[in-house]
Amino acid sequence: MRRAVCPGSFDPVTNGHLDIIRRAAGLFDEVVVATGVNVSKSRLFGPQERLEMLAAATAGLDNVRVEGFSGLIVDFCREIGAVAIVKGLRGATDYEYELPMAQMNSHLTGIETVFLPGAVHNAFVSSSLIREVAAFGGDISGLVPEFVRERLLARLAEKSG
Ligand code: COD
Repeated sequence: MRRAVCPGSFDPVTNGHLDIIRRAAGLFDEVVVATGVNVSKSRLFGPQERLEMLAAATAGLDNVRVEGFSGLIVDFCREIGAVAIVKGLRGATDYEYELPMAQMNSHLTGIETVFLPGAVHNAFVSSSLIREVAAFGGDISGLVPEFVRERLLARLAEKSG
C-alpha cells in the first residue's frame, strides 16, 4: 500500500487543490489530505470547517480521505505510514517556497516530496486571492466548488454584519 499525503491550509479548498488531489489519487494507492496550520497565514475558516469542506469536495474519490494534523507534517506522515508528500506548483514562486520545505522534510525523516505541475487554467487560483476577490464582491464561480463559494460568501457576510 503506497500512501501519500497532500497537506495544506485549504482555507478554503479550491479547484486548484482538487486538481492536485485527484491526480495524486491516480498515482498512489491512498491519499490522505491533511489540513494543517501555516503559521505565517491568517485564517478565515476553523480547522473543523476546512476539514468538512475538503471531505465534501473529495467525497467522490474512493482512495482519498481527509484528516487534520497539528505539529510537523513529517511526524504526521510517519504516524500514518505515508511514503510521500504531494504538492502542487503553480510556478517559480511556489517552487522557491516549497523547495526548502521539501529539503527540510527530507532532512528530518527522509520522506520524499513529489511536485505536480498545476494546471494552467488554475495557475492564478489561491485560497488567499479567492478570499480577497470574494470579500470585494468579485465573481469566484468556477474557481471553487459551488458549495464552498456559498459558504465563503456566508462567512464574509457574517464577518461584515
Ligand atoms: N494549483 C496547483 N497547486 C496549488 C494551487 C493551484 N491553483 N493552489 C494551491 N496549490 C498547492 C500549493 O502549492 C500547496 O502545495 C498546496 O496546494 C496547499 O496549498 P495551501 O495554500 O492550502 O497550503 P499552505 O501552503 O499554506 O500549507 C502549508 C502547510 C500547512 C502544508 C505547511 O505550513 C506545513 O507543512 N505545516 C506544518 C508544520 C511543518 O511541518 N512545518 C515545517 C515544514 S518544513
